[in-house]
Parts: sequence; C-alpha cells; structure tokens
Amino acid sequence: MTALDDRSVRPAVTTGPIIGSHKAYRDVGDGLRIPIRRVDLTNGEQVDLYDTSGPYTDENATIDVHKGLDRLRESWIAEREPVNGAVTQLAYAKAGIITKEMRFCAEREGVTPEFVRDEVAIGRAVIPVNRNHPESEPAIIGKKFLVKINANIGNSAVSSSIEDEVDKMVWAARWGADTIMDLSTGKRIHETREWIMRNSPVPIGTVPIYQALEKVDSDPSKLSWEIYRDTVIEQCEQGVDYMTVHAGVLLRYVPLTAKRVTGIVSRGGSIMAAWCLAHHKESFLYTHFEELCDILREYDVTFSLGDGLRPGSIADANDEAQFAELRTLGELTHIARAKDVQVMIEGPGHVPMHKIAENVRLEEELCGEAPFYTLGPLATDIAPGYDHITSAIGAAQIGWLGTAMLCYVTPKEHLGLPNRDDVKVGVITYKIAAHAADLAKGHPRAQERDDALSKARFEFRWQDQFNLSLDPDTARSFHDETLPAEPAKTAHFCSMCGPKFCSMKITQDVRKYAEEHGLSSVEAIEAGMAEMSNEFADHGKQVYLPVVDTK
Ligand code: IRN
Ligand code: FE2
Repeated sequence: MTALDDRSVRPAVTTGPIIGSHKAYRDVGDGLRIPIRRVDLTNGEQVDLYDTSGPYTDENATIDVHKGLDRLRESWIAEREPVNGAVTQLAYAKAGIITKEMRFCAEREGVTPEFVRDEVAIGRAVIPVNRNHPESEPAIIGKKFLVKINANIGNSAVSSSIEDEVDKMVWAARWGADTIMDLSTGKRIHETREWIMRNSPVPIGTVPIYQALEKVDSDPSKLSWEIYRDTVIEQCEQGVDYMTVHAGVLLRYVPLTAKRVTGIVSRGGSIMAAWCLAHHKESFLYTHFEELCDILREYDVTFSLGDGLRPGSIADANDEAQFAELRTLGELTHIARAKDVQVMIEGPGHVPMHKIAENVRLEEELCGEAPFYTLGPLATDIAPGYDHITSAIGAAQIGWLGTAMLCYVTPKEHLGLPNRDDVKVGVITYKIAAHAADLAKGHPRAQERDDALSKARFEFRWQDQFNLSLDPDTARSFHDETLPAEPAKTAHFCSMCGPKFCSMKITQDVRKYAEEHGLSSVEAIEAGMAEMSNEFADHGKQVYLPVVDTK
C-alpha cells in the first residue's frame, strides 16, 4: 500500500482553467507536447504564456490525486543508456547528447536544444529532474533563461495537514511557481512528500537535514552521516529533484557569526553549526561530500548548496562568515561537477541594495557561474508583514544581475507559516520580480505580454487587460469595486480619473482630432501646444493666476 491509497486523506485541489485562458499544448514532434496557457483576447488575438500549472488547468484532464499524475518522462528515461556510468543531464550534455528534457526546455524557452545542452554542459544551467519523478515537466534554471521562482510549502510541528500541503502545491503551480520546496518538519513527513511528489507537475526540492533531525528527536548532536545518508537515499527514491545541502558551514566559520546582529538564521545552517560545536568536528556534509555526490548522481538529483551562513539582517550583509561559506561552496561545486552532478548555489537573505551586485559577482567567480538561487534578498528589515515586498525589491535587482531562480518570501515571513492566500501573494509578487528581471535582461519574448496588456489597456479592452494580468481575479475585482456594471467593461475610463480626466482617452481624442484635421499626432499636439501657449501669454505669463475675489 502506498501513501496515496490512504482514503482517509482527501486533498481537494483547485482545478479548471485560469479565467480568460485555456490550457493548450504545442506538438513539437517526437512525442513532445509543450504546455502553454493561451489567453483568448476579445479582438480575436491570442497570447501564449509559459505555463507551470500542469494538467490542473486543463478542462479535459481527469485529476485523481489518489492515482497521481501521468508519468510523462517514464519512457524518455527508460529508452536511454548511461554515459560514462552516469544518467544525469550534465553527463549527457557533456557527451554532446541532447535529451528529451533538454528539447522540452528549449521549446518552452524559445531557444535551440543545442543552446540548452551547451549551457547545461558548462554547468551554467541545471535541469532538476530525478529519474524517480517522471510526473514532472522539465524546466531549466540558468542565467541565460527566463528567471524562475520557487515557492516553499510544508507543514510544521504545530500547523497544517497533508491535505493543506497538496492544495498549496497545486495552488502555487497554478499561479506560476516553477519549482516547489517541501520544507515539512512536522508529522508524517514521508507521506506528505509522497502526496506532493506524485501529484506535482513541477520539480520538487527538499532540505533532507530537516527530516534527519526529526529522526533523532530534534537533537542536532544525535545526527550522524549514516542517518543523514539514509534520509537522502529515502528522498532520492521518492523522486525529490533537488536538495538543499548546507555543506559549506564549516566548524571554523561558526565563530565568525558570534558578533553578528542576527547570528545564524538558516535552519539547516544552525543545525549543522550545533552539530559541529557539539562534536568539535568538521561537518559530516563536508567530509562525506563525495559520497553524497555518488548518491545524487544515481538519480540525477541536483545539489542546491545551502547558504547556512546567509545574513539575516541588513547589518550582517556581505560579512566574512557569508563569503567564507561561499568560497567553500565554490570548492564543492567543482567536486560535484567533476562527478557529473548538477549544482545550484543558494544565496541571501537580507542585503541592502548597494551590496547586492557584489553577491552575484563573487558567486559567479567562485562557483564557476553555477545557477544562483537566492532568498529575496530583503532590501530592508523594517517591514514585517510586508516582507514579500521588501524582498521582491532585492529579488528584482539580483535577478536582473543574473540570479537564475528566486525563492519567494510571503507576507508571513518572520511571523508564521503561510496559508494558501499567502502562497498566492508570494508567487504573484515573485512573478513580478522575475518578469521585471527578464525585461531588463532583454529576454526576447518577455515583452510580448507587456505589449499585449498595454494595448488592451489603451484600447479600453478591460477584459483583456484583466486576463493578461498575473492575477486576473484581483484585477477584475478591484475594477468592479467601483464600476461593477457590465458596460463599464468597455467604457473608456475607470473610476480613478472618471470620464473627463482619463489621459488615455485624451490621447485618443488627440489622435482623432489629428486624423480629422489631416495632421500627424505630433502636429496635432504642437497645434494644441501653440493654442495653450497663446492662452498662457494672454494671462500675462503667470503660472499662478490671482484668486478672483467673488465676495
Ligand atoms: C534559497 C536561497 N537561500 C535559501 N533558500 C531557501 O531557504 C532554500 O532553498 C530552502 O527553501 C530554505 C532553506 O532554509 P534554511 O534551512 O537555510 O533556513
Ligand atoms: Fe529573515
């Protein structure tokens, strides 16, 4: 009996298309179908969007959470032989082979499969795809591709159930999470993860040290390499696609955090620091790193080398502890790559804007441009309750500078476990940061959606404006709060400025005037300006007209 046979667990997940769009697939031959979300506009045009939602938004799909999703990649995996004794995307790429996963990613991103292969081969991009997670649709993470976002979910000892977590996973993917990390630390970790794995269309990450700690009654000093190794194997078997490993927290770095304002804020980092101090020994994650590589290679699990010493406050940003750890992560990156294991590098945390660029520069230099994956960073510490915003400011900048994946932060950060509303706010906020970075990086197709939305806005196609937005439901409900009537959906104004003061309406009038008078818009504006300027002169060239006493 598997966890999914347990009929007492009854997750209710959100299905059906996102309003104003429908799920579509692009057949690219070779049995590959690329999922897209197609937005149908009222003017007959269509806009195709990158889609992470899996079959949940497909009205023709039957979803049975007790069965799990179709095993999309099963045959792809079965039909290929290892190269140089390895089955990782990195090994194939180095051997010049283009896997179906690479082709899938290339089609999704609008680049050539050769380009994907070459970026994977040099380690500048990763495709986290465990052989035991055939349900997932491959996605590529690297600075030359669309900036990705991760959503963290997971229960804790005091909160949440399996049902809640499965629902949050589907919900996060629906709104655009490219990967999801299950950070469960409470009860039934294994079963919760099984439910998530079998039903997730996106890659899943974990932090195995959390589960290992549960196995030793939450006493870090009782941890051992053996317990950790067995936990990693258990999770590899289940299909986890990438794992956070805090192997850069070395015994000698722990004292470097003593004078910090917020010490060690990473959960994994603090567990490992506690173990090192209790035994006065070097971290078993570091001393056994090569064995760990051998395990991950068998399944093609990607390392996400953890930033256990990331700054947890503006005061601690870019300090010696943080960068000492980063140097060690660089050393480990090269070991893993030599063994054909894919690697990403985790980054901060809390960093003021002027110190962000240094993080990217050093990471690229020390870690051979391995994809950087950062938590925000929060650009200030002063807004608990709004840390999705403080962190999106840093995330947009670090994404622009080359960070490949942004780990979301929800409004509940520092305060509590996020609920499904927080998950949505976190995902949408991070889609904004990632997309802003894509635009600034000049990703060839990023601007299509902005242009389509702006055109709809300018032409007062309100429905299209809502449906092209990251969160159509909220856009529509905000609009309807003041102008709920159906005619307002085509009206040439909204309630912010009202019918008389809409700049877009005025611009359209200017254009119309120009057309009617046989002028170009520029001439029309100039003609209008001249008229205004005469009026100005008539009033004695005064900016502030004297108040007329009407008494
Ligand atoms: C991302 C970048 N830096 C940290 N993260 C995420 O934080 C990581 O991927 C995982 O989701 C979580 C791990 O937190 P701790 O154990 O480092 O606090
Ligand atoms: Fe924090």
